Amino acid sequence: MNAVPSEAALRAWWMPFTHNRHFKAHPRLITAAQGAYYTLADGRRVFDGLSGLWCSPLGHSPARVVEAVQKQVATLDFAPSFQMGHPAAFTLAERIAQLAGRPDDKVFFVNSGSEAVDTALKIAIAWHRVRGEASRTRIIGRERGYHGVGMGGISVGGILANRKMFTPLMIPGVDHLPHTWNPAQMAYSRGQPDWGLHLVEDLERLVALHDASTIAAVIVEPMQGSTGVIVPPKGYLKRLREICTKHGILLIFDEVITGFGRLGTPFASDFFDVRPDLTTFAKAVNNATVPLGGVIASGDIYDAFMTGPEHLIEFFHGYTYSAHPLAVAAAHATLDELAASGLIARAAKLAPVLEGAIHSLKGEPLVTDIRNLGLAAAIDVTPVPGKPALRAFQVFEQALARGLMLRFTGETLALAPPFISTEDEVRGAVETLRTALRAVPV
Ligand code: PXG
Repeated sequence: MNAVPSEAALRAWWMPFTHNRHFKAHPRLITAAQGAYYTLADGRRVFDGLSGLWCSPLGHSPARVVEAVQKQVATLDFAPSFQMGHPAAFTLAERIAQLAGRPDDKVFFVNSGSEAVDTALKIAIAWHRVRGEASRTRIIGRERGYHGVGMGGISVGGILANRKMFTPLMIPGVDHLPHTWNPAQMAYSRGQPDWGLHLVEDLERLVALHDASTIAAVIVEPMQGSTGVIVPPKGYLKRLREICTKHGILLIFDEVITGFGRLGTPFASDFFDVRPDLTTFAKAVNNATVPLGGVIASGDIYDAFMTGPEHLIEFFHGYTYSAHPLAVAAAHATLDELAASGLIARAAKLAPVLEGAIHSLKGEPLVTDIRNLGLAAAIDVTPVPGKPALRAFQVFEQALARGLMLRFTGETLALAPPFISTEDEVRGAVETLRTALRAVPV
């Protein structure tokens, strides 16, 4: 099974978010993973500098999770969640609401971040409707936001390439806040930039333009992950909360990347001390062992739906695999392990180590900006003239050749090591990145 696939096999998989032709000419194959390391098809071990795709903070195949999933598949491999339920799904919902510090909140399970986002948008629009404010249909997203690839997610997202091919599929009535990254004002900021709080006032402009009575929700990533660790200016999210509350607009935090410890707190809402109405999560909830995502909704939102005849469905939404028993078992074991090994606190302790290390790259060849928050960091590199997005890929290749896997996208390289990493591994990853930067032919 682990032999290099034939050319025909390589051609057969239309790979996601991948330059397929180049990849298939130069395949990069992973055959195993353990702890913070992948094994490649040529036998080399590489450090997993992005915790999978931001999703495996415990490292790979942690014993507790492996055991829980093995046991689960032999006991209850699948159970329908429509009009039936399995006990562990309820206790997981209870645990997640408690971890979020909102024990009265409710959790709706889905299978991915994209589904979580589309579900949250549906809840927001439906909630206004069931309360008699059906005119509130607009959603406000943010430039450079990434909210997955569903029709809702690409509409509220702010990434050109994810939108331009799909114009007719955009949900109507969406508008966007400006993004907050301005290198002239904030390059090389450590943590939250001092500049940029005023940008949030754009929401007042959008309210003046569209009227609050047409706006259902604002959705933002508390820290924009995919587009390169764009950290909110000081005070921004608190002010966003105030403006939303003032106008009766729901605030949705997309915590698909930040949820379950990436900032050194259970959720980004804890880090920023801002309480959203809806929170999306996925990825780290079960260390990505089995696809799982969800939406945490405030008790008030849930209660508003609980009207009408009791034998009728209140919210027409759900997936065959919502609360899949294997995914749920993996999540319980992940939460057990996060707690037992104090891994969120460990992420918090590693954060300043990463910050110190990554900012030491200032002045290295090609580097134009460095950003960080929690156990996440990104650098920007000078583009190859006329060839956008090539430079970061060159750095990625040099790093991979030296035993470090990181993430490249546009002109950005991101680092988000597993919480189980040692301080030396975090510093070592940055040193590998330094040698990779120096090795790129300019
Ligand atoms: N919201 C946010 C904030 C995300 O980061 C999604 C939704 C969609 O999740 P799914 O599970 O549908 O992929 C994401 C996903 C990267 C990278 O390298 C980021 C994501 C996925 C893959 C790569 O930055 N984020």
